[in-house]
Amino acid sequence: MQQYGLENIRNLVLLSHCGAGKTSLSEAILFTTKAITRLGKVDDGATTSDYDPDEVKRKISINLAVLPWQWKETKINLIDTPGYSDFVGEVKAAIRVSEGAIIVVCAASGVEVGTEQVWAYSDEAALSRLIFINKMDRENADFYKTLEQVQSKFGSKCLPVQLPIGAHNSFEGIVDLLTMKSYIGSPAKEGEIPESLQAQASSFREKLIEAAAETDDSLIERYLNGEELSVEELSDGLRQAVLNGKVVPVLVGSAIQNIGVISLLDAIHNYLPSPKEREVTIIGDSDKQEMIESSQDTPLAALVFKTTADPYVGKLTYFRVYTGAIDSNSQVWNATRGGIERIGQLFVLLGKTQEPISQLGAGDIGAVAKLSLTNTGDTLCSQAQPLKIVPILFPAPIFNEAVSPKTKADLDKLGAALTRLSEEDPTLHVHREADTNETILSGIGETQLEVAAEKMLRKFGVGVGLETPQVPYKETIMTLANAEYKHKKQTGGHGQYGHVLLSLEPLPRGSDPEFASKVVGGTIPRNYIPAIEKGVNEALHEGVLARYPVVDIKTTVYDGSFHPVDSSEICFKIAGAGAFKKGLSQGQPILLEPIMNIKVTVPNDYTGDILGDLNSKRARMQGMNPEEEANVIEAQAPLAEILRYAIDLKSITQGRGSYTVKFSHYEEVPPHIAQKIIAERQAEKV
Ligand SMILES: Nc1nc2c(ncn2[C@@H]2O[C@H](COP(=O)(O)OP(=O)(O)OP(=O)(O)O)[C@@H](O)[C@H]2O)c(=O)[nH]1
Ligand SMILES: [Mg+2]
Repeated sequence: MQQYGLENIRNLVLLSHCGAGKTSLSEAILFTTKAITRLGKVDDGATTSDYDPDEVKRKISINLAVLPWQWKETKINLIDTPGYSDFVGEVKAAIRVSEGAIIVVCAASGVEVGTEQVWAYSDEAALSRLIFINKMDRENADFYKTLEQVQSKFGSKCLPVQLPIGAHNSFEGIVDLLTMKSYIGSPAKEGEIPESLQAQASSFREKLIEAAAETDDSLIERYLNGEELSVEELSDGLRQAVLNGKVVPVLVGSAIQNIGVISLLDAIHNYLPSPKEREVTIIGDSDKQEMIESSQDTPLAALVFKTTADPYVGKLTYFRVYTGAIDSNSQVWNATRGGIERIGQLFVLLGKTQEPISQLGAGDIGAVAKLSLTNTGDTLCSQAQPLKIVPILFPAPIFNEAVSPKTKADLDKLGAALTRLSEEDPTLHVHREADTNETILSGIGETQLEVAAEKMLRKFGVGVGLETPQVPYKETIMTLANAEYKHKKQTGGHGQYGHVLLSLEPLPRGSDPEFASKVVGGTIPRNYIPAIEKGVNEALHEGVLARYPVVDIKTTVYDGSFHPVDSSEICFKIAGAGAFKKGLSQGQPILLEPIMNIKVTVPNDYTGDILGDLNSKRARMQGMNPEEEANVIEAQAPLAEILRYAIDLKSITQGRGSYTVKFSHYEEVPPHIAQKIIAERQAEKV
């Protein structure tokens, strides 16, 4: 494969609500540009992009896929992304290494939740974009209604550069408003605009010319003087308007019927920015962010945006080069980790196909296998002139499941498999919950974690089950209690003797356990005090109500007695633990539960439903801040009630809500609920 100049590269991300047809469109593009010779279908599990067995099985995209092709003299790295919101991490990574976006909208469903979400992400990343209204062949497809929705949500800057000819099963092709020609069928045949569409085409063209001319004073003057502008002039003007974010061209077609695709390719080529037109943000001196230009003549800087475990080559690292070039069989500096990384054979990818390449230059995207210290988000550069590109910001996990290995062999391999999983998907986090002794896998949603569990079995041979995690309840006492315990055994010969009086005093929530001795006059010899403390500390592991750890108590040993021969450390340890347990029972023991700070962002329409639901979840409102069209609700809720909140929120808001959650403090469980928990724990024991 040849090397490309910066201006002859486009890095583009395909974005949409799930199922709008991104993968089908990418397949049609690859077929049209002859990158592939067979046009595969998502429904047959035969596309270049969705090759992963999880994707084939579910008929949805799960991983981003880099799909390079060439159009005219330009190389285009198209990145297909999943639309399902659980896989937002892939979307964020793909957006980060792209200069432009194609937002696909289904002509029958119109603007959906996911469309608005990816639009917001594109705004955040300031991506230049095109809109492709897809599925014109479908029943209920309505171009003009969809266009209206697009313009009302995203602004009148979304201007059609094409109009559809026909709809549903009589959808035939498109009218190009620049050339004022029609393109019918697949492969497209150029012709005149049908009579019936001429007036409409002229009126839409007017708006387009105005917007294109406005980017250039001389153009606008000529336009106002009634001069005819050439197609090239219009196209150049439009390009400027797209780069400035003043116009978002709207295209139309059918991915399945491969209609409108050639015009889309021209639009990508003509209007979307090259790497030359976008700067990259680096972390400069004293951690200040700075912008640098993409350039081929400066030393290497490349950003790693994805890591996968490939069944054939092992760990595969995807990167985007911003400056300089990277060579096969070389050494680079990983500025993020501060170490040398050996680069083996470089590849360019086309779905699962890997084509070896000797060098990749600035602006381009490629992959390399078996890197040892590099992770997603790292910068690879030259050791002589190191720099760090700002890493990709992934959303924090909000949904947890406890992972339980199916067999002993699975247990042994679990840790390594989980580490590799979270390497592959930076929105997956793993931690051990000491209180409940569970391994917790956290992510964005239920489907993502199910896919992760399947992947563990398929890729790493580890069978696991997923369950809702246990709540780490704790126990404490409400009142001061004194307790006495005598451990005494006289079974002939050497006996056992330890005798302890303790006072247990409740401490404020979140205190560290305290232990003190007020023994005077040697009623217990000093060397036995640490043994008593040990006994108390062990007894702290299991409370008397439901065997949960005990917290927020100060224990003071104030009296006792000993036997000169029979007493030993172990006897005092047993006596300490015994007295502590008795003290717990006498101090009005209660159950404590974790209370979380939860911050829910929902569109105004859903505020009432969300408040009602939170109320039923024993939440306490802390505040509500209206943002543009949304409300940010802050509340405190017991963890036990919001373990599956990601699922509830999705169903209440049809996916329009988002939330963050953070531990706040422990609080007493209301008595009627505590009774149930205690009864369940007791039943568990038998
Ligand atoms: N009628 C019709 N169906 C289409 C068209 N494009 C895609 N589809 C169908 O829509 C469904 C979803 O298509 P995909 O290409 O997987 O959509 P996607 O946007 O990649 O979906 P995710 O990656 O899961 O978000 C499949 O059943 C496709 O066959 C189209 O132009 N016309
Ligand atoms: Mg897809």
